[in-house]
Amino acid sequence: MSVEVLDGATIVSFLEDKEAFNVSIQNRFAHLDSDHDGLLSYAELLKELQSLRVFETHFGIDVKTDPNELLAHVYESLFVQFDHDSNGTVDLEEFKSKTKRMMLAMANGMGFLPVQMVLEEDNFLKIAVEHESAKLAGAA
Ligand SMILES: [Ca+2]
Ligand SMILES: [Ca+2]
Repeated sequence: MSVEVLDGATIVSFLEDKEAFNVSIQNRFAHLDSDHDGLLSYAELLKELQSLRVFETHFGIDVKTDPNELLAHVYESLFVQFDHDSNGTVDLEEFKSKTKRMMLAMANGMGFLPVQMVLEEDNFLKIAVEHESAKLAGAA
């Protein structure tokens, strides 16, 4: 884990770099798909949802009250949002389009004010930050 400062523009620029974004989505998907059937079950996707701590604040939930029960509801409703065709599993396209929409929503919420966040390795926001610094380094 590390503390990173990011703003909406960092996320948008990562999303606009389709190649970088697609590669990180594919890597993340393959990592989560522990039985390698090309689909994410609820249990497999749960690992990803749990790593997205930002949801705890995103949904305005006071995690101190009853974290497990409340978060289980949040995760279930999120899974339904990922599973666009409601067939009980999330495929790569569903994973990609929902992740993209979530990150865009996050970027819009942040606007131009940089936000400090604690990010785990492999988190998409962390990858976005690294993408931005690599780009800046390349431009210098
Ligand atoms: Ca699977
Ligand atoms: Ca599906």
